[in-house]
Amino acid sequence: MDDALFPLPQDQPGTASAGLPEGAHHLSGFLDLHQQRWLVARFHEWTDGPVPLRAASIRGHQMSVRTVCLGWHWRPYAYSREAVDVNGNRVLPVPDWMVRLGRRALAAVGDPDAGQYTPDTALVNFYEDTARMGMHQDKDERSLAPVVSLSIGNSCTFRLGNTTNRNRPWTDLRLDSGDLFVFGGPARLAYHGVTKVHPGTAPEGCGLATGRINITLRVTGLDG
Ligand SMILES: O=C(O)CCC(=O)C(=O)O
Repeated sequence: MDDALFPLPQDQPGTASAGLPEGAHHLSGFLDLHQQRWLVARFHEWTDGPVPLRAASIRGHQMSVRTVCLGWHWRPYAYSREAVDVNGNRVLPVPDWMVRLGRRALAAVGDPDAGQYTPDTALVNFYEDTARMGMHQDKDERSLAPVVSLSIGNSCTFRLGNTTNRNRPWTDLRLDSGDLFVFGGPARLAYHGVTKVHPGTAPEGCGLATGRINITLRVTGLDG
């Protein structure tokens, strides 16, 4: 099932947005509804797994987004195999199909190193319709391999900023269900955030009636 759903790249699905900084790519319609539904079913398995969804706290402030991780557990500023800030359990592994999906995503945006991409963690975020994510850089990884980000469910306004600080200049774009976003090259450490989830915008058949799922694949650069 997963082999057929996420084969190695041949065709290049999706429509690219123009005008983004070098290394940033937005491809709308990367995942079809069948793939989205299938991923939503996996999401429910992960959240029923050894480590539940949890809202991390950053400097005493609880995030409105809840996250479940695969491969490595992320907490602010650190990764560990066990979810030390939740229940101490080891997180589920990154499945092979997810590595293939990451390669397929990078191939779709023309990354010449797509075939070597081996994400060892996935941060799977769930946004209630009122949740937001503040401007931040993804810099707890030791590797600068691209971050692959997939959206399912309600659309959001995604803010892509600069690499210097969390202020302007930034670009606001809408990420819809099935869209792919990639932060690579000079955009790998761009500040970014989610300013709004748009209730009632999930397409019929994506598998999620309310809220938004975002899956980010990353290479931690950590051993073992
Ligand atoms: O939800 C998104 O599209 C962005 C998620 C994000 O910024 C993160 O996980 O670091």
